[in-house]
Amino acid sequence: MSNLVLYELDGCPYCAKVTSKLEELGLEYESVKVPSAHSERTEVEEVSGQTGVPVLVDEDNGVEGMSESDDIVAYLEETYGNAAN
Ligand SMILES: N[C@@H](CCC(=O)N[C@@H](CS)C(=O)NCC(=O)O)C(=O)O
Repeated sequence: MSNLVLYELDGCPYCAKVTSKLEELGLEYESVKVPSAHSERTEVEEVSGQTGVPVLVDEDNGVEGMSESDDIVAYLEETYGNAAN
């Protein structure tokens, strides 16, 4: 069981890369859709210090706002993939 939150935006290819990995690993997550206007992305800025998406929060593992899609995919694989079992 995981407690994942993903800040994302419809049509964002970097977000799609992360959601594909989440689905591949069978992980449930809460999706928070950010506004398209950067000036309105206050919540994601609070958790990650920047306004880009995707951003992953995994409080159970102390991840408070990971912001690079390649890093997120690698993190998910390392933490929840076969190698972690
Ligand atoms: N290098 C980033 C790029 C992410 C990115 O460009 N995301 C777009 C949406 S598809 C965005 O939020 N851009 C605004 C920004 O980076 O501030 C990653 O791979 O996560």
